[in-house]
Amino acid sequence: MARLLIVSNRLPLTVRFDRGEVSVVPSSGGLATGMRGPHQRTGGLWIGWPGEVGRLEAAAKAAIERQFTELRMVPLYLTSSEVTRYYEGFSNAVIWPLFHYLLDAVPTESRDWEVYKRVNERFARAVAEEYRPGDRIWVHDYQLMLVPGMLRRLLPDAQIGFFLHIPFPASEVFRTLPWREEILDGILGADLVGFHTLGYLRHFASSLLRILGVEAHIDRLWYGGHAVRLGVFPMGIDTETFIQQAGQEETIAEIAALKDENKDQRLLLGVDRLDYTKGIPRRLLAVERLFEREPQLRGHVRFVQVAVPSRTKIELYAGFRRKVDELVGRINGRFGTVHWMPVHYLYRSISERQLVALYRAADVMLVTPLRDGMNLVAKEFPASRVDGDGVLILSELAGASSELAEALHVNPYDIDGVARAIKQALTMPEDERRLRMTSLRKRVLTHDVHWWASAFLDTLGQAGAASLRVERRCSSPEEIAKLVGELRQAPRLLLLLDYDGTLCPFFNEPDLAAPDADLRELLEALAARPGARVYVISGRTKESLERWFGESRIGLVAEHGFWSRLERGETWKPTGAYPTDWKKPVRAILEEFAERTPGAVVEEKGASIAWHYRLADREFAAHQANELRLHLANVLTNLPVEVLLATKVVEVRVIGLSKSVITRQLVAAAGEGASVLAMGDDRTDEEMFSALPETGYGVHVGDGQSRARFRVSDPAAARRLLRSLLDAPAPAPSPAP
Ligand code: ADQ
Repeated sequence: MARLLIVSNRLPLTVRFDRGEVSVVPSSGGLATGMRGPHQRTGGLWIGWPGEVGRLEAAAKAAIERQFTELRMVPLYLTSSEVTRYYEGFSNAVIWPLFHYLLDAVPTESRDWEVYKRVNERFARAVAEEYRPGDRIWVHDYQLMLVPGMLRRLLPDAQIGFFLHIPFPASEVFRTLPWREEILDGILGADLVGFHTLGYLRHFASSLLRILGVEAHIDRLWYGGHAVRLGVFPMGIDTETFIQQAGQEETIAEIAALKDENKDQRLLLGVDRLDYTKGIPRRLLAVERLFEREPQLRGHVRFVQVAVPSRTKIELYAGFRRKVDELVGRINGRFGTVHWMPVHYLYRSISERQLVALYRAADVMLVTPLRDGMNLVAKEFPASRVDGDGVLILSELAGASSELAEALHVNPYDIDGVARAIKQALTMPEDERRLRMTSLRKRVLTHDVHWWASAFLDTLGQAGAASLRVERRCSSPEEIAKLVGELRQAPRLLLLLDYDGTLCPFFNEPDLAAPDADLRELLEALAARPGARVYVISGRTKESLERWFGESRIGLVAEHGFWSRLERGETWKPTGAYPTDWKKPVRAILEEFAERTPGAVVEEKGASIAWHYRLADREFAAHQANELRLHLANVLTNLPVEVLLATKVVEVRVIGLSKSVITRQLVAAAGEGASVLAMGDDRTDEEMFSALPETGYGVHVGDGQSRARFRVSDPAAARRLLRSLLDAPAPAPSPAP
């Protein structure tokens, strides 16, 4: 079984110092529990920061190192300046608020990016040091977004997964980040990128398209020569622990005590880290509104809010704590009596037993974050309700809301709405409460943290399978050298070359892709090689090709084989007779879509009409292209045409016309024994590859699936390959047949 290397900012443990003795105590958070199985079963390692351990004496250091090794944890010690800048300064003060849409909380300027990058580099190097071929790597969360990309460069063949535990924001928000390209590039080093919800996945895909111009096809994309899968894996909790805890005698006693203290009172509960994303102030205002509106509830309902201290070193959190304290004071001052306090506020962490007892004793659980990646409290509450009662009020802006349909969903910004939901929960009939709770429990219990971890790892296994990656990777320099060596020996050589995206990179303006001097000289030199024939086979019009290469000795094929001019000085000839009566209705449809898509243009050619959208808004145009394709599929059923999707173009062309027809003709004309090399980058070139003889060589240029045997990264690499064919003097030609 492949070893799993887990990489997270923090190791799941605490280093304790007690009267000169140090010990390492494993902690039991959700992630630690979910990872425990795969970590142990696979004999894997967990790599991360062990927390601040201060300066250790040599003996103490040796003692904790021993304990780390026993637990199979690899500590990465951070200096206090790294903690301040990478963790607090960048991860928690910039990424955290921005990804939670709280732009006001992002500092006007941050100087910590370089340190974030450096620490990510340290993590990547630490992983690479531990890595053995065959291991799987799972990187967690927003503190380490650059690690997958750095690892991909260090370990090109590794299987790498990345999971984001917080929301991925809408691209309009994400794009405000000055380092947006580098962050996307970092995440895309992974084979699999996981999110809690489909919404976050969509936001990510839309940022890729808008910022990097990388298009995802539903859940797959190509980047830097490898395939990336996107997936939705809503994280679950360790339900067993909660169920067991709820059934223990001590917990039952604690629940009874709580109920006893609150005999004629209904209990509202909130449990959070004290973080400005969790919506505590507005929740308090909603409770205040409830008592304002429903005076009969005063003295009969109590709100218990437990808040764990969090990120206390960041000034914003200290200010936020004061704000919550003041609000609690104000509400208690306004409605409290000597016998009753409306809000009971605990600013501390509580034990698991106390937590479960509170969950069990509560009538209504309030989970109302302003934004939350998932929110595990929303799942811990139903898991603990072994009695099948209780109402969950859940923010529609928490990831959990897309799974927990039977909760009462609220907009956490709508204070009146939340107050109304609390009233509804307090007056909900028991039957309805139980019905809703049964469904909530079913979902939470069947999709626990173990389900989550194995769903992610199974998908990573498929996405990162070594056999697939080898196929998708660029050919190695040795493979290319072997190919070139064979072709150089060939007495007769036929070169079939696509133009755009193969010999020349794409430009927004098609005319800018005119051949440069270097390319012209290269093609002429190839064509001058004894025994060689060179053809450019393009989707472009004959006019374009004539303008650029009219005087050249290379052969030209335009419009995917509709027109050809095989020798210099010849006139252009159609390669067959094709019907044209389909053009009028098709042109009308394409023009209508172009009208509705600013930047899109229609180009009519001999046997096809193309709808180009390279200049249009990327996201909208991709959507329109898809609509157009579906629409055409419906209306073209009786016409002798087919729809072709190439790079940023939807083309309708007559059936029977394809690069394969002309490829076969040229191969036949070259005669037996000629070596054939075809190069292309898009789907139309796959037709060319499919028509090659068995001994022919196909070279795919760039990303994307291909049947070609070889792959190079881009047009520059394609030109280098062609130029190397000229390096050695070619052998004497044998007579053409
Ligand atoms: P967090 O923002 O930390 O996690 P959450 O998912 O709610 O948020 O987890 C908090 C955990 O702390 C829960 O297990 C809860 O029981 C515990 N807790 C809260 N208050 C406590 C208290 N007073 N005493 C003891 N324990 C307390 C991030 C993302 C979330 C995402 C998780 C997991 O922000 O959106 O759900 O990661 O991916």
